[in-house]
Order: sequence, then C-alpha cells, then structure tokens
Amino acid sequence: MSSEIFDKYVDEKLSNPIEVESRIETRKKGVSWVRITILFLFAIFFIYLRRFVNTLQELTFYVGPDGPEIEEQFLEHLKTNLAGNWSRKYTSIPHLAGQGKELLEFTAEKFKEYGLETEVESFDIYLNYPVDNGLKLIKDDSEVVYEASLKEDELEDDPTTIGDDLIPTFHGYSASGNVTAQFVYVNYGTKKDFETLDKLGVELEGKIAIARYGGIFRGLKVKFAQERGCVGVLIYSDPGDDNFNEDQGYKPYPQGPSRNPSSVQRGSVQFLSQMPGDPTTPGVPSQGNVTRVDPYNSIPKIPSLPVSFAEIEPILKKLNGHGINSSEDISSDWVGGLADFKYWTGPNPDYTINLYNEQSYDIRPIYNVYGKLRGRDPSEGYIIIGNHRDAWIKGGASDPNSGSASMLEIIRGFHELSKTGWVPERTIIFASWDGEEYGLLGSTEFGEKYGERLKGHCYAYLNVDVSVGGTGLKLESSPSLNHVLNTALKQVQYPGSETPQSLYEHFYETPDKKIGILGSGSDFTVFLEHLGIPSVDLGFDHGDNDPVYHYHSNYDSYKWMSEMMDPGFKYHQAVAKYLGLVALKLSGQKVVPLKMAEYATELKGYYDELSARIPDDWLSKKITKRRRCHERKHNVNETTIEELVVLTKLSLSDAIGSSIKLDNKTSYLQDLWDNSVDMPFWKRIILAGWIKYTNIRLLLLERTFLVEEGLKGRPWFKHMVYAAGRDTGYEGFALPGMKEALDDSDFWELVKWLKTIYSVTQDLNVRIGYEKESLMESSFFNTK
Ligand SMILES: *[C@@H]1O[C@H](CO)[C@@H](O)[C@H](O)[C@H]1NC(C)=O
Ligand SMILES: *[C@@H]1O[C@H](CO)[C@@H](O)[C@H](O)[C@H]1NC(C)=O
Ligand SMILES: *[C@@H]1O[C@H](CO)[C@@H](O)[C@H](O)[C@H]1NC(C)=O
Ligand SMILES: *[C@@H]1O[C@H](CO)[C@@H](O)[C@H](O)[C@H]1NC(C)=O
Ligand SMILES: *[C@@H]1O[C@H](CO)[C@@H](O)[C@H](O)[C@H]1NC(C)=O
Ligand SMILES: CC(=O)N[C@H]1CO[C@H](CO)[C@@H](O)[C@@H]1O
Repeated sequence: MSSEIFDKYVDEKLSNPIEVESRIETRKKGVSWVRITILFLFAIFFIYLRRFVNTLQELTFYVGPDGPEIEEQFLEHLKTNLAGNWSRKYTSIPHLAGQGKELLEFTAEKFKEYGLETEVESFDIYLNYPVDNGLKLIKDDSEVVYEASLKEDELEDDPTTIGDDLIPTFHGYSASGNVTAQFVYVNYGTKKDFETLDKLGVELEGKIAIARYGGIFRGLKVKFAQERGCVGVLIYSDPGDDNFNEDQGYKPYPQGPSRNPSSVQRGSVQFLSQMPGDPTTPGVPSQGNVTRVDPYNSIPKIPSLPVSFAEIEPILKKLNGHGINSSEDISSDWVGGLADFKYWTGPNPDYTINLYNEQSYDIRPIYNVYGKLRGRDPSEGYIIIGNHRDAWIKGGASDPNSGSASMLEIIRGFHELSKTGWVPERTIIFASWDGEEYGLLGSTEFGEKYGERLKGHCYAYLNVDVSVGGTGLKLESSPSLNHVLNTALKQVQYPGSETPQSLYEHFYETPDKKIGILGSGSDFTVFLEHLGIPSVDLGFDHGDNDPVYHYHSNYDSYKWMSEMMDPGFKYHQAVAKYLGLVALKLSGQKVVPLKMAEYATELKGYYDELSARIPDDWLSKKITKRRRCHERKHNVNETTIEELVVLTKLSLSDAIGSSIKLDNKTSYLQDLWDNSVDMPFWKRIILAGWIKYTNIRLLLLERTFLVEEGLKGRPWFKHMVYAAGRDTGYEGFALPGMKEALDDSDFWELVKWLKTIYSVTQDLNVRIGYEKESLMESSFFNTK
C-alpha cells in the first residue's frame, strides 16, 4: 500500500517537468544537444530521487516480520543444536594466541557460509611462547631431593590429554629466569595476605613465594610478590578450594567429579588491572611500526610457574614447623586441603627451590575474525557480539570454545532468519578475538584502533567467553542493559530444571539476586572501561554441585564437556538462544532498548555507600584547591566536602527522576512506532526522525562517564563508574577512583574524585533531561 502511494507521488511529480520540457523542445527544433543534456540531467535527478524515496520508504515503511515473530522463528531454528559439532571442532587442535590457523580459517569460513561479510585482521603483539622449565627441591644447597615433572598426566580415556602437540604448563607474560631460593607460603597472595606476612615479620625479600590460585587475578599475586622483593613465584591449585574432593570419597577426573591431582592451571600473569592489551603499546594499536615502550609497567620481571597440587605438596610439606603456624596464628582462611602440608608459612633454612623458566619473547601476529550482518539502516549504529577463540590448551571446551560454539549457533540462527528475507534494523558485528588469554589482546587492540568510531556508533558490546563452565547463570552488565537482559531471561527455558523453569526464575531463585557489575578478565574490558560502551558478560558458571572445572588445564576437554558437564550441549544452546534474543532486541527495535533509570539508581546507591565512608573530620573541610576540571562549567569552589556530597546526592536524585521520564518516553516512542501503520506517511517520517534523535542520545549516554585522565596510576581505565579492581583484577568495583582514595585515606585524591563525580553527574542530568518535549506531549502523533 505504502509503496503505491510513493509510486504515484513520484510519477506525478516527475512526469510533469518532462512533459513541459518536451513541449519547449518541440518549439526549438534543431538544438538537440541541449535537449539531450537536459533529459540526461533529469534522468539522473529522477534516479536519485527514486533512490532517495526508496531508502526513506525502506526505513520508515518496512513491513517485514516484526520483533516477536522473528524472535519466535529464531528460537524455532535453534531447536536444531549443532553446538556439540562446533565444540568438537574447536577442541581438536592447539590454539594458543597466534596459533591454530586451521581454527582461524574454520571460523572465517563458517562466518562466510552463514552470510556474514567476513574479514580477518592481524595485530603484532609482544608475547611469549614457552621453551623450557624446571622445578627442583634442594636440601642443604646441594642435594636435589625432588624434581617436579610440570606435566599433566595423559589419560587413556581422554584423547585431548595425549599427544606431542600439547601446550606446556607456563604463564603468559612471565619472565624468563633461573633462580634458587628459600620459599614461603603466601596463601592466595592477595594484598591483604602479603600485609599479614609483613606484620608477622615473615621475610620475603629474596624468597620464592608459593601462592594458591583463587581470590584475585594471578598476575596480581606475582605483582605483589615482586613488590616485596621475591625472586620467583609458584602458583598451585589447592584441592581445599574445590567443591568435590577425594577426601570426601569423590574420585578425580576422569572417574569422578573431583580434581585430577596432576591438573595445572596455565594463565596470564599480566598486571591486568594496570592495563590490558599489548604491554608495549599502551592505548594505541599494535600494528606496523608503532612506537613500543618498556613493557614492565604491566608485566612481571620475575619468573613464575603454575604447578599441580600433587607436585607442590612434597615441596610445601618441608615448611611444616617453620615460620608461622597459619591455622593457629593467622586464620583458618590460610588453610587449604593438602593432606601432608600443615600450612606453615616457612621459610625452612634447610631447603631451597630451583625455579627455571625459559620463555621466548617476540613480536608475533594474532588474528581477529570479524563478521558483519548488515542492518537495514546504514545511518544507524551497530552492536557487537564477541567471543575469544584462543585457549591455553588443545581443548578449551569450556574456556573459551563453549562460547565459540554458542556464538556460531547464534550466527546459524540469524542466517536461517535471513533466508526468509529478514534484515535487522541495525548492523550486528560478530568478533572472534585472538589473544584474550594473554591479556585481552585482540579486543583491546581493536578497541584502541577503532576507538573513535566505536564511541560514535556502537550501542552495546555483548561478550560470551565461557558459555558453559557450570550450571549457574552468571550475568554482569552495565545497568542500562538490565532491562533488555531481564526481558529476554523470561523467554528462554533453564536446561537444568526438570519442571519447566525460565532462565529468569533460575537466575532470581536466590533472594536479593542482582545482575552483577563488570570487573575484568574478558574482552568486554576495552569496550566498557576504556570506551564507555554498555557491555554485558554472561555464561553458565561453576556452581557447588557441578563437577570440578579444570580451568586452563588439559582436562578442559571435549570429553569432560560432552560427558560430564553438558551432555547434549543444552546449556550451550540456552546461551545461544538467550544471547541471540538480546541481540535481536538491541538490533531490531526501532528505539534502542537502553534504559537509564536503573543506572541512575545504582549510581546513587554506590555513591551513598562510599560517601558514608568519608571520615567525619573530613566532612567539614573546605575544598580550597583550585578547580581541576576547568573545562567543565560547574562551580564547586569554596564549599565543604559535606556540601559537595549533599549537592551530588541531590543531583543524582534528579538523575533518577529524569531517567524514569526518559525511559518512559523511549517506551512511548516505541509504542507509537509499533502502532504507526495508519499514521500519515509524513508524520511517520517525522516520528522516524525523532526516534533517530533519541537513539543518538541513548547511544552517547554511557560516554558521559568517561574521564579523560583516567584512574590514578592507570590512565588506560577511563570509566568513572566501573573498572577492574586495582588489587583484584577480575572483580570490579563501582566508582573506583573514589573508592581507592578512601581505601588509601588520600584526602586530595578524594576531593578530586568528589568534584569529578559531581560535574559528571551534572553533565548526565543535562544529557538525560528531555527539554524539547512539547511535540511529544501534544497530540501531534495521534492518528485517531
Ligand atoms: C553434527 O554431528 C553429528 C554427530 O556427530 C553428525 O551426525 C552431524 O552430521 C553433524 N552435523 C553437521 C552439520 O556437522
Ligand atoms: C640454573 O642455574 C643453576 C645454578 O644456579 C645451574 O646449575 C643450572 O644449570 C641452570 N639451569 C639451566 C637450565 O640453565
Ligand atoms: C613507519 O614509520 C614511517 C615513519 O615513521 C612511516 O612513514 C611509515 O608509514 C610507517 N609504516 C607503517 C607500515 O606504518
Ligand atoms: C598448628 O595449629 C593447629 C591449629 O591450632 C594445631 O592443631 C597444631 O598442633 C599446630 N601445630 C604445631 C606444630 O604446633
Ligand atoms: C509515563 O508516560 C505516561 C504517558 O505518556 C504517563 O501516563 C505516565 O504517568 C508516565 N509514567 C511515569 C512514571 O512518568
Ligand atoms: C560556594 C561558593 O563559595 N561558591 C562560589 C564559587 O565561585 C563563584 C564565582 O566564581 C561564586 O559566585 C560562588 O559563590
């Protein structure tokens, strides 16, 4: 119908001038070149007008299958489940960062086969591959009494654990070295653990620290040890941290659910909370002849090795009776599950360790694959869905290739939709990142290269790293995405329940459950924390009843996944359905479904909580220093801290109020659009323009939180509200600048952040506020 109106319109408008022109021509016979030129120009004009009208029509009068219908079709297509096929493929050859060419090609081919415009991009990264290692226990500086193999057992039952092509146990970005020294047990090696040892007078200078995995990102354990003057670090997986244990009668993998004693957790020891990405190119893409800097701001100078609990026990038990009896004099939190080690700190002067670690460092290529599903409206922004491809091991059935399998299923589902003529409103880009494991390399370099473009066009980044490492759904996101995440939760069934249960019911089973906040440890980091793009990270996480997940070990294999963790690959498919629906909503709804009320409420909550921690005697202090943010208009001079806090809280309350209004307006606009079929076409075009304006505002809202100078001592992190924890790495904290100032009792740093938060809040209010709403409030768009 609409197309007819336009054809008629175009015909009327265009036939007349040509007629007039030809009448003139009949009078002036002989000057045919003028006539030809004029006709030619009109033809061009006609073609362009036609094209313009077509585009306008396409954008405003698209009458393909709409949202709910498409979502249903998508879920229908995903009743076929090929996740197991993809899993088998991705776990068949080693694919350390920069390696596994066959899987790179497989990914690119699948993207193409499923209709994506596919591209491979490489970056040149400074990184290490393992050469050799050794670990010896030495008595009286002479006699080697024990030597660790530093290898995981080959299991006959599990082909992924056997072969010449297995990846050695090592740490990404660890330093080469050959050190011999006494050793000390440092528990999890957290900041607090090291402070405890300092207080108790346990000497760490010149020692090798032995830490168990857990609590914080492993690279920070090495960082803290290095800062204490340690010469090397060993990190092992303590069975006391597992939910199933041989002590309790559970057999180890592959016979049962507890940890295989020889399992080793590889992993990166980059100082993740300092900066991800290539350590030699902070903030800029590692391509061509980029200028490189000294990497040791974000990677260690001392060697480290990962060890199994079977191989650390003979070493640790030599500490019994030496140093501090931690269970007695520190806390039971220091005691793990080793039978022969009684968790003394050491050192034992009779024993030393020789730790030998040889790494080959070079500038090496890594390869991202991008696949674009082009949206209907080229002037609209896009969303990105990403998963990393590289793994520490040949398998990686869980990390990361459960996510790779889920993502391919989404792509397959969208391809099936495309076959019936469906095109999303806005573009969806799929990314298969390389080098995540070493330090979020592929995604970070991508973000650093295309930062400005991404800030101007990317509505959201959806990350799926491990889609199945257990059976409990984990959801962490920018609060602006909570609304769309919650809506989609209700549409997918939880695969782990015998009676029908939605993901929503599963996720909110525990009272007071909330969608979490993002820290770091996966590829969303650059998008959210460097570029201010709303992000989400999700997947089924390890829970108390799930078999021990052999993280970064050879036993994270296809066999473990297909037989113990996810037989039938139902959890893989649930993630594909869920994330696919979220992507369909974000890319398909005319008004981008980003909602601000929850964000503003959360923000006020964080601020209330932190400001309550400001010491009383600081509150009445005047802020006399000159204003820092001279580029910002808002004046907060000469006031007391307390006044500033009150002002900020008022401003945040305002933000909540106006966010509720904004969210209401965006829902209203979407409603109008959904019911605009009978609207006169010119009104509909105005409405489309209005929606476009609204979308641009929504696109830019999260960018308000970017602070150019970044966090203290780590300028790469520019998001005021969320960042990787300085001392934790994985775990994120809200308002990190303010929190760290309070943690450090740093008055002027706190003042700086209070001012920054105040002025950002003011900006936020300006951006959220909907001043020009008269047109909206009027009955302009009423069709009846
Ligand atoms: C998926 O795997 C199953 C079982 O191995 C096989 O029968 C089927 O042909 C595979 N399908 C595709 C599309 O690879
Ligand atoms: C490591 O150093 C020790 C001496 O401290 C030496 O005996 C040993 O050969 C060295 N190991 C390697 C592999 O170079
Ligand atoms: C390398 O640097 C030179 C000058 O610094 C520049 O002209 C050239 O384009 C650069 N090459 C690449 C590949 O970036
Ligand atoms: C260490 O402390 C534990 C817990 O108090 C105690 O049972 C154990 O006997 C202590 N070990 C020694 C050698 O004193
Ligand atoms: C949302 O908008 C509708 C109509 O536009 C209005 O009736 C309602 O009160 C608004 N709700 C809020 C919370 O502002
Ligand atoms: C609270 C306060 O003293 N504010 C002052 C900040 O500075 C401006 C002029 O720049 C004054 O007008 C305000 O009174």
